[in-house]
Amino acid sequence: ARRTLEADAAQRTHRRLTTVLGAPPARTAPGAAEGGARRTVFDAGNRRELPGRVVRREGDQPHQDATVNRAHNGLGATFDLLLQVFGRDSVDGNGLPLHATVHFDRDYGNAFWDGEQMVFGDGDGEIFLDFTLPVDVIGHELAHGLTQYTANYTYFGQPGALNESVSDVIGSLVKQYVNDQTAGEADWLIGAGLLAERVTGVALRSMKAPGTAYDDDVLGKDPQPATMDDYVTTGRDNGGVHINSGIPNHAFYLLATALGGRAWERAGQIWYDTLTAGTLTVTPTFADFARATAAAARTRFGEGEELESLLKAWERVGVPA
Ligand code: ASN
Ligand code: ZN
Repeated sequence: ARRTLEADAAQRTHRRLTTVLGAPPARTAPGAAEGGARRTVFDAGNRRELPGRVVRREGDQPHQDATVNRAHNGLGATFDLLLQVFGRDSVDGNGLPLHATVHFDRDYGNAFWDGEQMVFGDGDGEIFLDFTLPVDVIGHELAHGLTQYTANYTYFGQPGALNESVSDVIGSLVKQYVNDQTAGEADWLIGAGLLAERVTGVALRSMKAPGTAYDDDVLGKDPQPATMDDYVTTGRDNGGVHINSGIPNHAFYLLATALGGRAWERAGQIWYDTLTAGTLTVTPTFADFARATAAAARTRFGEGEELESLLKAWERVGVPA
């Protein structure tokens, strides 16, 4: 298994280099498409109709609107991570064209995947700024598409928190990948730079220290737990999907930083393998997911430091693996 992995890694490096040098993208897997990303950005013109007017297609020159270009580039960064690191051709594994609408609604303080495309609000400038600003938020939303096409965890309770957590993990990996950061160099924040100046906080969430991203009159305090001791039982937020995601988020952070190096190469690969293994139902508990990550680690890396660090990470957040 080891040798195969090294060969995989060498191939990935080769793909990165050829991409940098402008050669056509290498074939990544039998059946993988030759082409790159097929992105379209739409402008909703501050109305709520989707998708809105086409403003930038693949191959077009940059637009005069920076929001359009950030959406385009964020789609590209996520597409690149999936293809170059995981050998996956777009979110569906079959070259799905990527669509994003910007300037959705007026002062809209969110971004989402609607089952077919990504949608970004401008924020109101008081609490939130433009949701295309953090590349990890773009990666997060697109990862909801990836999850929909793969594990499809039901968006409620623990499966929902796993769905959210996978989006944070992929979003964070996209940011680390475009910045070429190691796990030790990464900030592990989701949505840094999104909060307006008057909000007391650094980001939407912290995978390194869940519960510490903000503490503010308007937003309240970051409600995320880092371990099962602080697990939140609530009916709000689809049973706390954006709250308890702090627990698997923190497990990923602990694994990635224990292993060191680039988080997408080992920790990220284990999470991706788990997401795409097809061995879980659509309603896994945290413990089901943790056991599946252990199986994925064993399959890809054998009984080594990856598995050992992984079991330690889950233990530290109080989830049995
Ligand atoms: N931005 C949020 C998310 O992607 C939207 C939602 O609540 N689904 O999680
Ligand atoms: Zn989400």
